[in-house]
Amino acid sequence: MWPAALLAASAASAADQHLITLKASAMPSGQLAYEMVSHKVKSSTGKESDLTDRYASGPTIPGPTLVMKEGDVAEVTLQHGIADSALPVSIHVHGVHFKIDSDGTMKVLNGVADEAAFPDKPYTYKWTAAPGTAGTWAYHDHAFGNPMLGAEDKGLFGTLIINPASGKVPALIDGKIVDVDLADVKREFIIWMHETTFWGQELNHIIEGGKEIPLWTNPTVGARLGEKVRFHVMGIGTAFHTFHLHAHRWIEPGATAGVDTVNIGPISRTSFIVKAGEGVGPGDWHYHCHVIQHMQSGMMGDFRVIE
Ligand SMILES: [Cu+2]
Repeated sequence: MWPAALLAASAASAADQHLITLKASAMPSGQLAYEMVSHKVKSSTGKESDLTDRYASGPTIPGPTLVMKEGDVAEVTLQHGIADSALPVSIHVHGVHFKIDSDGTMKVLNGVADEAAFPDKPYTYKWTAAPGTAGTWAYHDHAFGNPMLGAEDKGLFGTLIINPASGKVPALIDGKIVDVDLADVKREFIIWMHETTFWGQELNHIIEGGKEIPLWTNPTVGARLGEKVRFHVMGIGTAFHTFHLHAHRWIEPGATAGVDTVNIGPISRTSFIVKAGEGVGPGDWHYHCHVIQHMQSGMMGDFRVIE
């Protein structure tokens, strides 16, 4: 169950080993999406835990949000679950380290192998969240229906969060840039900007054991006044966006001043922590793309802050 290479890879770094199985499926809408089959973790102390119940059941857009920390390693196996299709489907990941046989592309691109799942023939990728890879990253298909490009645009994309080994992230809180302990962040909102639609997901750390909650399109996300919440905003598709959240400010990674709007292009992203309602109080604080054409197409939602 625990491959020897995986065990050896992480033994020296005293980090977690993740054994993850995902499936690419078709939804009734005709869109494609990844779903979680199984996620098990073995810690440096040898403790094994099964995180599978944390995830939503069935395929979701975006796909399952995978969370690791710097130093962790993962084996990610993809199953082909797209009925009525024998076309290969894959996972290409951003941000972490991997060998060429875990690139998630087809031989026509990588010159090595067709690194994709076929019906009844899963494919396994190996990722290393090496030091320096902390951040919020995309994973997406790079094969289905087009051996050069894949079908990320049909819904085959998801999020990989690599938390820093320190467990702390700088944030603008009460007017000062401070290091926030991620253990104090109770909710994380994953918001993808695809053409003129937001696709959302919440990681809720308040529910015992943690829970991933699909929020689907243009969602209302919510928090209690004063809670520290973390947003991960990502782009996919062809459009360029400007993500804006009313009445809140945050810092971009490495920045020393607050912003309230960030440019988001395909597969670019921002990740930030805010204190809900800081200085402004409760309310339905709007968030939206600030490209007028996208706003006019309904690309908006609310950040509901309650007492
Ligand atoms: Cu936009």
